[in-house]
Amino acid sequence: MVYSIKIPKIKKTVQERNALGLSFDSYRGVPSTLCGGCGHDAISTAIMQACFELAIPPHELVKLSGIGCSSKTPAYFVSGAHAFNAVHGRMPAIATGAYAAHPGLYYFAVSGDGDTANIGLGAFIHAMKRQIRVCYLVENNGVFGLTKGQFSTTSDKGTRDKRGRSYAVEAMDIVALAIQSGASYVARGFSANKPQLVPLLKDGLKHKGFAFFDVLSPCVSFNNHEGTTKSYAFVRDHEQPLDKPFTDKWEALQFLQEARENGKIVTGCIYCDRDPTSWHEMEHTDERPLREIPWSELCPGADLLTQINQSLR
Ligand SMILES: Cc1ncc(C[n+]2csc(CCOP(=O)(O)OP(=O)(O)O)c2C)c(N)n1
Ligand code: SF4
Ligand SMILES: [Mg+2]
Repeated sequence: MVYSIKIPKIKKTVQERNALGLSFDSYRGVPSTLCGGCGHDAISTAIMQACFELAIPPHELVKLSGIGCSSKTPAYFVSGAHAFNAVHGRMPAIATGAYAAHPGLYYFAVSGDGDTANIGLGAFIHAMKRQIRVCYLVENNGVFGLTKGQFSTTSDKGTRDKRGRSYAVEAMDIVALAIQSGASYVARGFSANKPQLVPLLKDGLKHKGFAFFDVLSPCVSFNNHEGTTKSYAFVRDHEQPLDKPFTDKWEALQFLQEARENGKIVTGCIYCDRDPTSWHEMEHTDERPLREIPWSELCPGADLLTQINQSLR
């Protein structure tokens, strides 16, 4: 008896290519080890999409992060990029140093609400104040996810943890803080709203100064229950999208305050100054990458050093 086996047809899908001829796969990282459904994974996908659509050469991208579930995520996008995983809360200092040494690259920093607004608050504010050119994204879930769900400073007063305990302190609004501290592009997003998030990230990646993103990113293991203001359901029910950013800081802050009083969470680009003065302009520093400045220019030589030292005596 002769059996005939029907060979299934293999459908070849042609992958879309960007202006560099790269497919989306070129912007992937290693597989995620986060909990299934964690908001952070959706943000990684949005970052890959934004980099793919902008045709950013992977080797011109620098990924930076601190410590936390959120700070693990740079491993999950654009494997071909440079990366630095700093100690808890100190990533803004590393970002500042990297930008000072090479202003011509794309810098994408990912942090958590704990990493940025608890332990790293001081370093974060100074990086904004200096107007370094970086896309700085906080994956905001209102808890320390990695250490099993303690409240962070972005948790709202009265919000409840899984055991029903209430947070007694007023929340820190990191969007208002960023506007006050000098960030020139300030946006809030929601991990479950990719159609809004991808264009915002593309805009931020093209921005010439500090672009800050507060992205609400529910922690399904420790902060997605009834009674918390950082769950998928709560954010979905209270989101108020804004279609045009403010160009006046104080109007933006007033709008945020009013929205907060009305129980609304404003998303979209909230404040934007399209022409900020970068740190290199402020300090009149050499914009050439440090590695391209010849030694003869970097070292003034023994005679000039002696003269300088004598002038200081
Ligand atoms: C100096 C120091 N203090 C405390 C810790 C413990 N720790 C690790 S991650 C973390 C908080 C992370 O929270 P967040 O930045 O919000 O990230 P998430 O895990 O929620 O994404 C803490 C307190 C640490 N690693 N180092
Ligand atoms: S513990 Fe929370 S923040 Fe961490 S991976 Fe799981 S869901 Fe995400
Ligand atoms: Mg967190």
